[in-house]
Amino acid sequence: MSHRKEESVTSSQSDPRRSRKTAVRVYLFVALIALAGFGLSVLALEIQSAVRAFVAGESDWSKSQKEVVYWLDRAADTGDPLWLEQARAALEVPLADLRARQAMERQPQDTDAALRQFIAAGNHPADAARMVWMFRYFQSAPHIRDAIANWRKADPYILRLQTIIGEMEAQLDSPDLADSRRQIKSLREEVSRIAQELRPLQDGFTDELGKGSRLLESWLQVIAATAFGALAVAISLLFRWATRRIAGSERQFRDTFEQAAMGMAQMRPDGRLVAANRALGELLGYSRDELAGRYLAEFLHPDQASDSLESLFLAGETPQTQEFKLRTRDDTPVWCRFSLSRVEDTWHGRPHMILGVQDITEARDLMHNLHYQARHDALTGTINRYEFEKHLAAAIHQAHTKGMRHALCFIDLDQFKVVNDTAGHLAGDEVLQEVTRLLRRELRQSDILARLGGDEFGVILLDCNETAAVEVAQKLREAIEGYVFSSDDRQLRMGASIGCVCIDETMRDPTDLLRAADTACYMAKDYGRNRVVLYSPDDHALQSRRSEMEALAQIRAALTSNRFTLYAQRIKSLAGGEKLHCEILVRMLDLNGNTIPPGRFLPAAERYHIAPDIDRWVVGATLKALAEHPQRLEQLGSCHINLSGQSIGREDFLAFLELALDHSPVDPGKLCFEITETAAISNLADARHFFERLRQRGCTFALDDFGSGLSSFEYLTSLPVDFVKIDGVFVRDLLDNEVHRSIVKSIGEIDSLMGRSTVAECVETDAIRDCVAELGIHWVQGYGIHRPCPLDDLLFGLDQVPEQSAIPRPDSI
Ligand SMILES: Nc1nc2c(ncn2[C@@H]2O[C@H](COP(=O)(O)OP(=O)(O)OP(=O)(O)O)[C@@H](O)[C@H]2O)c(=O)[nH]1
Ligand SMILES: [Mg+2]
Repeated sequence: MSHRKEESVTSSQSDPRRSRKTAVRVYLFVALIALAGFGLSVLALEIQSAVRAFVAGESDWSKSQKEVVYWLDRAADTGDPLWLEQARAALEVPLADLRARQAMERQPQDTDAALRQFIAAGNHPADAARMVWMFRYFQSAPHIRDAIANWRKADPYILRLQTIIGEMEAQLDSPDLADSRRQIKSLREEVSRIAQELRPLQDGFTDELGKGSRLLESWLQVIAATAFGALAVAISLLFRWATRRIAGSERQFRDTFEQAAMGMAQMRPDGRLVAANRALGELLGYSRDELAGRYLAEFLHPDQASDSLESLFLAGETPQTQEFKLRTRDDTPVWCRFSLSRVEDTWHGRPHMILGVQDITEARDLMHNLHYQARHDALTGTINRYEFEKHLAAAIHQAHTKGMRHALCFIDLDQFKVVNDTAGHLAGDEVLQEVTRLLRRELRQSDILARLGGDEFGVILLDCNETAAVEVAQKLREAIEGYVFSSDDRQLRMGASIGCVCIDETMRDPTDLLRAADTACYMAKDYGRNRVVLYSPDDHALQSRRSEMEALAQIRAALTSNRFTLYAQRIKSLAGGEKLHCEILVRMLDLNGNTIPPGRFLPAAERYHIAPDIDRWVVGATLKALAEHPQRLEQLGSCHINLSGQSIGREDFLAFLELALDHSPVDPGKLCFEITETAAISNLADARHFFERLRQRGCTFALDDFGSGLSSFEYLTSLPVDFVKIDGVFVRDLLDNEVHRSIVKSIGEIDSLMGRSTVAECVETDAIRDCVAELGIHWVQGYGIHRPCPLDDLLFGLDQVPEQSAIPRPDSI
């Protein structure tokens, strides 16, 4: 392997864009000066051509003028006027030149006329154009000005020659031969004199024209020499500037390269390092000299295939970034991010690679840790719910695509709160860790265990049918049951309730599956804890638990989006009276606005402890509706509001009620809170406290569904209520059931002794109503009296119109 070192960090690293810009500027400047030089040369040529044209023109002028003299002489000698026509034709040339000059001297200049006259004077059209151009721009130039002055001085002579031709023509026609001969002689003498006097003017014209053109040329030479001198100076300045700039860029790059905190190397396209900076040397544990000449692939960790570098080397214009594991001199693995860019050597056009090497070992470790934490439970080290759901999804997919059978176990420790409460949270943590170990011990390597949260665990038993799943779940349960946790002198036995579900093609998604397993686990708790229940979709108990859970989700959504509404049912006094008495009934609305009867959601609300939330809504909405009908408030005798047993036991609910009463215009004396007998008896102390607090504000209370709890009449006397509502079970069949008749009668008698009012519920026919009246009960409620209607209708009095009489109605409210 050649370790030959090459010239490192060359001009190829100067910014190619800047260098290109500089070069473009230099080329532009040179082109400009060259253009100026070319322009000056063309100008000089034009001047020379124009001078040549004038000299030729002057020659024609002079020849023609001499011809005029000659033809006048011939005419005088021969007396033949034909020669005068020749003289006249010859004179046309100086005359046309004269007219051309006069056109140029006019203000404004008439260049077209001048051009025409110069052509008429026998000049070539191209020469005529140059003469016009020269006259136009150089008529005031030294010497040219003097040449023109000479030309101007010749004008009277030329014009005189024109008149002489006319005079001579007249003399030739004269009958007086002697006098005409004398006159012609004198004219010949004048023509000769004119010819002599024109000669110095012609010479002066030519002479001055020559001088002028030479002067102009020397000016042009000076200008050209100055321009080329300036060009030379500018080029040398530009060259110096450009080289300095390039050197500056090189120095800047070299400094950056040397001092960069990041590892950098200059590399040939085949992967051989030409130069490396100090940071790269330190990263890999080699000196910079040792690195130069070696191939990058030599530093790859053995885990990495050397051909993995190839795609990196295909770097085009855009830099390539890839991560590689390298090994240092002492074989330590380091993860590095390579950034490779291809650069062209500005002057030599050779391709180079610049490699940036960044140590990302720490960042990768951190990422790895974060990734691990995001997928694992910190306390037990098992995977977490998020990761578990991914495994569940995969298991469902296998069940759908390959027909495989897996099973899910949902484990919830029994009475785990007791561990926390008696031995503390840390002890609780220890138990969770130990339970994890126990579960792991019982499971196969392929099974997937996760802590799903709190004291809940999930296990996916891969490739396992129902029977095997229940057996494994029993083993897991026994393992936990066998675990005794000792803390101080206490010993706590553990237990677990486990719900098992078969993962087959009927399961749609992990949520479905977990819900089913949770349901089965809940049933295991319900059946007495520390047992295993296999989920079966046909099991009635499991189904009702499931529909309760669905109802729970619906209730939560309805609470959030305010999807409840109030109905009311009148309670009538058989003794008469104008006042309005009614019981408020809550209904839930589904997403389509259909009403859902309370029987379909209140049990779930009770079971999942969200009944107080519904009670709050009912109290708030009732007070608001009553406040909106102040005229009806006066007629209102009592408005009964049902409360769940859970609400009356909560201090925060009581505080809410008191605050609501404080802020409402409704007289608390018109509000009667109804609590079922069962709820009141199972929370006797809470119920008493509740009644006492609200009685101070004037509220009244009713014991609802009395008789259904089969509690003794003892309670009837001990609870401070104002109304007792006899459960409908005793009322519906009053006419045929003598026992029920005597129960109703006894309740009525006790109440009247204690000064309470008794209400018979579920009075569905006129006959029952009459029977109830006979038994001494004066308050009635039921479909036979009034059918529940929206509270607003009742408050507006709209319910009066279709006044319901005894229409039997079998379904309860
Ligand atoms: N020590 C500890 N306790 C936790 C942790 N997470 C939740 N818990 C507690 O675990 C208990 C779980 O209670 P539940 O399963 O609802 O009740 P339980 O007492 O086990 O009763 P059942 O399950 O109904 O038999 C709660 O008291 C939580 O405070 C934790 O990380 N460490
Ligand atoms: Mg538990």
